[in-house]
Amino acid sequence: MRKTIVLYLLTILLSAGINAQKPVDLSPNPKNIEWFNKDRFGIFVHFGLYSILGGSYEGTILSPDIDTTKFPHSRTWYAEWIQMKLNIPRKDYQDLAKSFNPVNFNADEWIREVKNAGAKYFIITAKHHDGFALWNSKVSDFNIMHTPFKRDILAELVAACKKYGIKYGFYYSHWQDWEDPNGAVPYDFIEKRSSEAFEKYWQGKCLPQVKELIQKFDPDLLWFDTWGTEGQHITPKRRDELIALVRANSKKCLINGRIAYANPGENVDFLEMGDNEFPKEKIGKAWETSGTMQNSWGWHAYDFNWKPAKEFIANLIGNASKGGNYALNIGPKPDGTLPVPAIARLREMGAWNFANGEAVFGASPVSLTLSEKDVYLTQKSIEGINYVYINIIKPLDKITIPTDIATFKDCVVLETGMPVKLVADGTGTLIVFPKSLFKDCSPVTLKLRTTDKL
Ligand code: FHN
Repeated sequence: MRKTIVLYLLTILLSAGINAQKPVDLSPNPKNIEWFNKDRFGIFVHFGLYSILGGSYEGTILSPDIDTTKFPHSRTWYAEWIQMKLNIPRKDYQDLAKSFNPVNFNADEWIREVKNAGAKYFIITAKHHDGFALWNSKVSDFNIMHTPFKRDILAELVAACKKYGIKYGFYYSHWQDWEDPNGAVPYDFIEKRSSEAFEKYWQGKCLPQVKELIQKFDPDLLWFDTWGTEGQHITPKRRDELIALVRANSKKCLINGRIAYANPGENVDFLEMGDNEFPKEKIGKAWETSGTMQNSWGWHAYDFNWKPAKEFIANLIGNASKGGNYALNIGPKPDGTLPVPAIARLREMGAWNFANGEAVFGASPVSLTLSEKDVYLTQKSIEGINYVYINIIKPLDKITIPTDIATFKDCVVLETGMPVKLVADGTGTLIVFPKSLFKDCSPVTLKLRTTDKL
């Protein structure tokens, strides 16, 4: 009788939530975002089974010029979408795991290039929409250990990032999963998922894998991915459940806004722009643009549109001038090497950052606006002295800063330390550039010592 009463009381206490776990605080810790706001530049990598196909399948090349009578939703370069876009049967696509063997993959070489480019953080697709995991996942067998390669790529990369002092994070496709029979697929007409079905994937694969990634690798950030209105599946409840899982398992891990693109709420650490989207204005929260080197994210052997490094440098400075970051993507080749044009561009960025990175890393926006296009301002204080940096992307004859000349103590070309003359011009300050300054046509940065923060 006494035992029954004790059990009864215990049941009441439990149902009243007295023994329940303390609710997790979803809000971001402002200290955690500090490195991100200083570090500005990351390298993103899209690598997976799709890399084997390199943007073509059975003679059809994925591109905006595709025959839409055959492939109605396929006007894209995105090679990592090839399974959906070229209607590759699920089994055939998944069989690619049997030939995934990037024998020339070398984590040390990859991260050395990242470091030399001047990037401070690294993000890789731990799992993209195809559902394939690049680590030794105990949650799903659709992973790298079930390929001829049998090496945990993430573990090797994490070790290299630690060696080179690079922060690291993982892209995880939490909404789309084309392997799990209940994960979301892009086109409802292919396979409609009920909320109950999606919940099975959510509880059975998504949440356990995210937890596994955190517990195994202790990432600095998680990069979730949704777009548009993300359908009915990523509800505010599921978004918050995922945020709670991350917060409960990591004290440091940042969460990006694409966890729910249309409705990220207050609890993400930073906002994510659209692909290759560079905002014109400052944004009142930490943010990032992820962008491609070609059109595609994953390796695409027929996407010849390699953008010049100069464009990436401009993107980096432009974002920094508005308080934002830039994650520049590479799609490694199926043998595990970084494409040569990608390395060449990384090295060009590295050269620019070596000479001018002072104007980007740890720098913040300036409240002044200039009338010239393609000129970006940043500022920082070094040992108590304020500096403003004028980053000029395209050659100019002169520039007028709408600020009294008394604000500026001196001006030099950042790269060389060579002096540049400032001239009073009404209420502003005029700089006339020596013609040869823009000779090599890369962005030029001027460093002005100022009396105050601008
Ligand atoms: O569908 C993905 C795409 O493949 C790629 O991963 C990009 C990266 O920002 N995100 C999605 C599209 O916005």
